[in-house]
Amino acid sequence: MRMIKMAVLGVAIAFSGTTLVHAHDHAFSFGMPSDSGKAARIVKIAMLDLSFQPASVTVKAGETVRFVVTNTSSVDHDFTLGDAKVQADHRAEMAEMAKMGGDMAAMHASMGGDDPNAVFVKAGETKELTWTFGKAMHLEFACNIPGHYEAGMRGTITVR
Ligand SMILES: [Cu+2]
Repeated sequence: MRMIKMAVLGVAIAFSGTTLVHAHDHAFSFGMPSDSGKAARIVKIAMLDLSFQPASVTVKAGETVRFVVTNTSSVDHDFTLGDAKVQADHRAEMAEMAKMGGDMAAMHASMGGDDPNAVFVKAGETKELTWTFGKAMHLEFACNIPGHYEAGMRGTITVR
């Protein structure tokens, strides 16, 4: 048991370096994180086995939206806001984590938690993400746990 804990800790330390760089590097082309109190609108999203409900959301440019994301399935999921490149990058990060083995939720937590544009939602839990959108564009929300996006666990956000 002790050995396993040490191994997980090792992974956490290995990742913390990249996470710090990553965190400081964040400037989003599609808006910014905001406080829930500034949101005039709540959008509820349910995470099902390998999909989101609803799978499309329309927002106004400049609008602040409080996403309340409930995982009603029996496995953990991720909710990441972003354009196609952000999603692909996050998918690559998660694939790296998965390759190192271990419990993804624990590793995620040990990495310092979520990116500002993402929440990791364990089975049965609810998390929130408040975001102020920028100019009109097409975005995605996606679960980037290996295999989930590919299986259709993604949605579209139209900023108009
Ligand atoms: Cu998922």
